[in-house]
Amino acid sequence: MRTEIVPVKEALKLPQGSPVAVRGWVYRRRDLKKKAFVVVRDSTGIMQAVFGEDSRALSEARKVTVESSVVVEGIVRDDPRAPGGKEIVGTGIEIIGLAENFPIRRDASREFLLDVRHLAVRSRRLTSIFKVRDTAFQAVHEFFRSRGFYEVHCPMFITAAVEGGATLFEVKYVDGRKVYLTQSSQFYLESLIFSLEKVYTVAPSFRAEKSRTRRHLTEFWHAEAEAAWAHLGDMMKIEEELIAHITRRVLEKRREELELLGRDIEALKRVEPPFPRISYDEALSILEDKGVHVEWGEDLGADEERVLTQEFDKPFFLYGFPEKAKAFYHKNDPKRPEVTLSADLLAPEGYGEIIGGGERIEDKDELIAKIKKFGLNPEDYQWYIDLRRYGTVPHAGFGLGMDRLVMWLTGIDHIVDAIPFPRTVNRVYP
Ligand code: NSS
Repeated sequence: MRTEIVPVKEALKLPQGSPVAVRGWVYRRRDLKKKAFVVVRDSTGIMQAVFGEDSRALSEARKVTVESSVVVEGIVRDDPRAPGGKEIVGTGIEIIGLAENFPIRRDASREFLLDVRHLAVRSRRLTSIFKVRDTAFQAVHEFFRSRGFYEVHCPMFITAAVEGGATLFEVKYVDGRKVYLTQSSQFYLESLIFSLEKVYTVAPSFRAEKSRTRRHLTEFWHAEAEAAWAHLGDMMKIEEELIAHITRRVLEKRREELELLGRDIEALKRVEPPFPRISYDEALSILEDKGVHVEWGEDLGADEERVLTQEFDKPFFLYGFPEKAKAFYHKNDPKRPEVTLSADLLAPEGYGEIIGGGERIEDKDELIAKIKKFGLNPEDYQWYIDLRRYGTVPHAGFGLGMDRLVMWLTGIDHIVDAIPFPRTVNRVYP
């Protein structure tokens, strides 16, 4: 082949008559009596090539199967019927890897697609979602760095629960000791604010979630931040600015993908601060009006959250959760000790919680008392308590579930498609 190979996206911009070569995988092939169409897919898009009777490559084009890897050469021609409005009048096609019969059919079930996820990740739908995901992760780093947060890295092997014992993954360590996979990097971030003051990390968190829901993974990506001297209100401001920044970036860079996914773009354009803030008590009364009764003190589940999201057309905060609905490290409100200085951020359109966070207990005795009150053993939290012994400061932080964020940004109905290789209660393969 003599022509320079260009990405499909570039090829689609070339004027009629230009010599062109593209490479990728066969997306579709259609055979007619006197010609063959081969649609080629690469990471940037799809483009059709047509091989006619006068092309010596026609017989070669008839050999290619779906998902074969190929290099196609020819001349660009405008054709409004072709995807992207242009096609390649093929003069040559080189088969690099002839594909066996591809197992994925149009009518494949969700379960089957997950069984062959290593192949299903090639779909245009998943490719579009993963591009949105890439942009979202990049935007998280951009945002925190522009705000003076240091990126840090925390361990995945830990010795005590952050978010409750029920979802801990136990691991046998090298010396036979019992350790766990981290549920959140929060405690390590807290220890680093005493030097770096503002820190963040983007890392996996693990939860042995036994329930099968549309929004739970056993291994998820967690963007967490912590800041010294910060109070709940400061953190909520950072959270809304972070979400607005990510959404703007996705709208800027991934419009094409959002459209391919059928996402309601107008809904994303509304994601501008300030986000509404409602208290837990207000939420209960909204729910009560809608015929949903929640006992004061209980946490809200996905069903209750879904009802609440109908009241808002952009993300909103729910603050002031009762003590017993939140993990032990949450600081109680000095003005109203039965509630915590905590806030969740809920995504609209039925999605629900994407962020959990709040102010931490900074007083040593208060922390020890609350650990005991929650039936936990202060022995297990020695180093965490230590942080309150040496120059304690008020501080706050939060955790953003990146897979849930991507789920909402892309408008998909199940979290498994927000990540290339989802891990759920019944799936660890491929
Ligand atoms: O349990 S959280 O609400 N809060 C924490 O882990 C804090 N320790 C974070 C912090 O303050 N540094 O989880 C935070 C978010 C939650 O809002 C979800 O968006 C996401 O993490 N999350 C999950 N995503 C997917 N699957 C599962 N199982 C899951 N659990 C939490």
